[in-house]
Amino acid sequence: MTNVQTATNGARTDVKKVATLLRQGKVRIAVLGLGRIGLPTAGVFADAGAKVTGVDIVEEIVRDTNAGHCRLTDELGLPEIVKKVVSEGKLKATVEPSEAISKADFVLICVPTPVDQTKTPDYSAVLKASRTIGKSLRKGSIVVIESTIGPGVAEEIVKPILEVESGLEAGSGFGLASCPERSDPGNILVNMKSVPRIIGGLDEATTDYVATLYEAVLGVKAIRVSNPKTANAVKLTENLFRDVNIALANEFALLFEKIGIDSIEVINACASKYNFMPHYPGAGVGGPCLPSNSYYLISEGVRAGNIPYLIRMAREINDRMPDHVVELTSEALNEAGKTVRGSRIAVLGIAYKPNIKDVQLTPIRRVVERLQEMGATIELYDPMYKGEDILGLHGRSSLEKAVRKADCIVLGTAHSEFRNLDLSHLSALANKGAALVDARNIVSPKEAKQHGFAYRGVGRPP
Ligand code: SAJ
Repeated sequence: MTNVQTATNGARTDVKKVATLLRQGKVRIAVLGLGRIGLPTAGVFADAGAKVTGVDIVEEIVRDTNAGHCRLTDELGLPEIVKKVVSEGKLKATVEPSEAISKADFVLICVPTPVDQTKTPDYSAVLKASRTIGKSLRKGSIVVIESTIGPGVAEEIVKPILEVESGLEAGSGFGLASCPERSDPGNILVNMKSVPRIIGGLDEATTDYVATLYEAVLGVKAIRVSNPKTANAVKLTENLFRDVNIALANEFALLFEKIGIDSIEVINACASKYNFMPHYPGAGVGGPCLPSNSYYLISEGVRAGNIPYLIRMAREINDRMPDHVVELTSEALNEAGKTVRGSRIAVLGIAYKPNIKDVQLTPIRRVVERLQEMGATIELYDPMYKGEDILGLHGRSSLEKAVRKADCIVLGTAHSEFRNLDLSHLSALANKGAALVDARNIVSPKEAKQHGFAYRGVGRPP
């Protein structure tokens, strides 16, 4: 039995008692995976007083962490927390997991869950982590899955592996719960301390211990749900809700472009209604989450004989948007009396969303590749990749270097730096009568035309 399990107040675990145990350094946590979710999680738990060991298969990440160094410089406040808790000896990192797991009260799984080329969920990292944990799991410990997984994966895949590897039984020998991460990459620490967490354990006691621990560490409400698969369904539902609504916004955009209506004007006006949640059209949906998460539910649906058509269609619509940006680029260049072939195109922003140094499944990659196939020369400027090579391109060190003598400018990511673009400066740098394609609703169409650009925008009438 762990300290947390003794910190009760009648039937429920007592947050205050757990917080005291944390401050006394009497709670041991092992975090598997020190990526964009695992490292902040390890840092915040350590900062709350827990004795945390982070485990990662990448030696460099382990070395960096033990040196108090954090590469996720686009996560506000994270480098400072990592430096602090490492210097205080509250966070250590290792590539060798067994000792950390055998001593841990709670083992958190924060490994990636992408989909493969066939859009099949790839849970290999979760399975590997489960085997590793099972081999060293101590009786009474609790395993918490933060990685985003399909509903049922915890119960039907992770639980049996833990039981076989550990020789213990779930419930009596160890606890298992899902507490899916809900952090917005780029704002992870703020989110961790403000967004309630969803916890579903295999049994009520486990749900209670985990919920109380997260409440004590993060100071947010923990919403307790029936079981792990319900918790995982909550996470997928909120992400697919977003993906489907973005697809709807993209569908409106494609239609309104054709009938001369500004879809951004429409969405902003709709947003004045209490129950309208605005989502915006653009170059498509990128990142490690939304483009993949749908397939966890689609594959469960196929298995259960119920195909989620809307979710699947939404993926298709969002995945077609990069090609639409290419069409708009070709149109705008034609209006400027040029063709894609032989044109010099400045792409501003390649990250999958604003103010983040991450190109995972970025829709701009396909835009760039298609334009290159069509014979264009691409000049890239992304403030997150100044002077760095990324996706086969060399990020220019300044916007000016990328835009100078360009035939066309494509706005790919709405980084803050592009929010107040000086269009007269851009038009002076670019070739006369250059095209400008706004794939992220960054500039005013009217202003772009006033500065002589052949303008196209996603969801904007030409
Ligand atoms: N996007 C649009 N239109 C919009 C909003 C976003 O085209 O109106 C695009 C973005 O440009 C980006 C993609 O969608 O390419 C994803 O953007 P995002 O803001 O959803 O960012 P993620 O994927 O980094 O984070 C999402 C968040 N999920 C929800 O808001 C429901 C975050 O809270 C999750 O924790 C994260 O997925 C995750 O880890 O699952």
